[in-house]
Amino acid sequence: MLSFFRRKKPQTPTDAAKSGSSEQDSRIEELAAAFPDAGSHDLPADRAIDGPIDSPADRPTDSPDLRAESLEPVPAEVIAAALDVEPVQQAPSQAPYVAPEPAPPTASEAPAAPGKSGWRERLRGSTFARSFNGLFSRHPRLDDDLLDEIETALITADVGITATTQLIESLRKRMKAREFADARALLAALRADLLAMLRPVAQPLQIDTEAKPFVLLTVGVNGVGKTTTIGKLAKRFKDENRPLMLAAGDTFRAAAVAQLQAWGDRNGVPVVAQGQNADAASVAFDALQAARARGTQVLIADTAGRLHTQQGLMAELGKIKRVIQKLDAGAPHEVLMVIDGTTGQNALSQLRQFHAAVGVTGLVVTKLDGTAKGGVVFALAREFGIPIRYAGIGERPEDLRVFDAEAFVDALLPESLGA
Ligand SMILES: Nc1nc2c(ncn2[C@@H]2O[C@H](COP(=O)(O)OP(=O)(O)OP(=O)(O)O)[C@@H](O)[C@H]2O)c(=O)[nH]1
Ligand SMILES: [Mg+2]
Repeated sequence: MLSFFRRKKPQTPTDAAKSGSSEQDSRIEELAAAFPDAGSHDLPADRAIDGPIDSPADRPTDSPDLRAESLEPVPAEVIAAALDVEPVQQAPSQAPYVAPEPAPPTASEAPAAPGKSGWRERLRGSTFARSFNGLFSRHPRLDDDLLDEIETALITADVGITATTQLIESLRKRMKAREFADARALLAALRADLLAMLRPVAQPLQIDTEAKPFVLLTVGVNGVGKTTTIGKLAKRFKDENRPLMLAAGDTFRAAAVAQLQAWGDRNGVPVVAQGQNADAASVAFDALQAARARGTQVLIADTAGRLHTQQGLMAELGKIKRVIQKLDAGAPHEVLMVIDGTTGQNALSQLRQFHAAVGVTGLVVTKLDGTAKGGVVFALAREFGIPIRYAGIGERPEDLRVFDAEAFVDALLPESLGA
């Protein structure tokens, strides 16, 4: 019974050729008999094709699309990587190579403003976006039930009890004062309130070119995306033609040094490393000396992930800072704490401890794509007011976005009340 479906295996290439052609011939005959009209499919008049399809000779060589594609400049890094040579620095007067944005979203997910592509698409899976999705079509009436639903959605998305209560009570007061004509007006007010929470912290990182070099120390608990963020930043700074160096300050694991070195190689950026178990402060010190000697503009130091509750390891961060300050009292010019967006309210105690140990000056919230709740960004902004520099919305280098409060809020809220 089973053997009926089993194809006979050819023994030799000649057999294979023979059996292949005879099997094929008989199958074609059977098919021709079963479908006598199969050869006479008529295309509608407007879709009829004259002559052979896709013959290279018939392809229009002067098509504007093809011309544009073939003349697209190839980035210097790509050529350099292919030739295995150092990439040629672009002249400062030339526009820096800008990594292409991911494919634009479809009309139904079009972003609120230009330049915001990808945010809605990436944040769609967040608890925040999912909770609000359809909320207004389930509760189209402007009443307490609608407010209760919004309150639950905000708490579920990790906005935090205090911030949520504050937002809801303000909306309730305004609703009772008949300020909103309908649910759409209430949604607009909620959007404005959420934006007001984030706008003050949406402060992009400014590289002070007077600092020689500008030292950026990355910190955070294990696995939050520190090294990946450094790799993405390396690509960004390299594209901006900034002379750059990386310091492999995560000396806990040999793989961590290799991981940073791989990012360095990929972007043509030198990496200072001393290997596993070296003193992280000494790596940072060496790297700063090397960066100074080379006239590097930005030095990014990686550190090992550590739990905010581990006193000894937290103290080590203070030591790294003190040691590099022996060379430059103003360094590190940015202590960038990386926070995993899926962490939830625990992110608040992480930031509290890291801030106490090393003085955090900027945040990167990663992994906002996927299953992140999204709301913790509001809680962090409200509680600490520390600038949020970047958001990680994916694993590709171009997925590290300068934090944009408007793009973020609009990606979380429904585009229309029926959405
Ligand atoms: N989806 C997604 N994944 C990310 C993002 N940022 C980092 N990751 C992933 O998170 C994982 C951990 O990243 P690492 O950069 O190794 O994290 P780390 O903080 O350096 O880890 P330790 O050095 O072990 O403390 C990797 O698989 C990254 O690809 C992001 O924005 N989105
Ligand atoms: Mg790491």
